[in-house]
Amino acid sequence: MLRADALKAIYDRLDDAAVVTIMGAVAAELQALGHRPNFFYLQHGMGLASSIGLGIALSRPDLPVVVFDGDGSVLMNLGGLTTLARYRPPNLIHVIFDNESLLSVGGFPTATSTGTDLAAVARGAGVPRTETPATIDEFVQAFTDARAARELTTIVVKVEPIGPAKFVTDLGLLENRFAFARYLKQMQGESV
Ligand SMILES: Cc1ncc(C[n+]2csc(CCOP(=O)(O)OP(=O)(O)O)c2C)c(N)n1
Repeated sequence: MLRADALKAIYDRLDDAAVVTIMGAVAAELQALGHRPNFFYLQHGMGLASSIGLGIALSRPDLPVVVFDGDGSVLMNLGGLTTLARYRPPNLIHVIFDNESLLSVGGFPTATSTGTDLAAVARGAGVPRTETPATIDEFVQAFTDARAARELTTIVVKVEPIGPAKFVTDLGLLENRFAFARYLKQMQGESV
């Protein structure tokens, strides 16, 4: 499965959610489908996308939150899973695209290439729902089910270690940061 295809398959279901991605390939792939004000691409803070998502989900229980993570990033902050599970926000879906590598910095293999099972790790951490879809259709179904379940869900999807040719974007980090904050405030009806 290509992550770009998986993203494309659920892109239309991201309208009403705050979406947080890690940096690099996944951010570029989502942006290539069309940037929206409700998308935030976390630059540099590897391993912390789920922590940002957790903060948004806890402070905005009315708002669905979707995090697009990577295996390397999750492995760098395994404690993030235990904290997610501890607070268990029902409005958060944590998608981990597992390409068994640090694709965005050259493709070095990660521990999932030698047997670490991130869905099992999430379960062990206490995440109440985990899914491991193997096809695009199963992924769409798992995502749809997770939206309906209203229970913290981690979806681990094995994908090919293939990304876009380049990660260059014309959306500046600070511009995205302020626009996303404005989106969150507008969604709450606050003045900006
Ligand atoms: C703390 C920290 N260390 C290293 C980096 C450099 N870095 C950026 S993306 C990346 C790889 C991310 O791997 P993964 O989460 O598996 O996503 P993929 O690139 O495979 O989509 C690395 C090492 C960083 N941004 N932050």
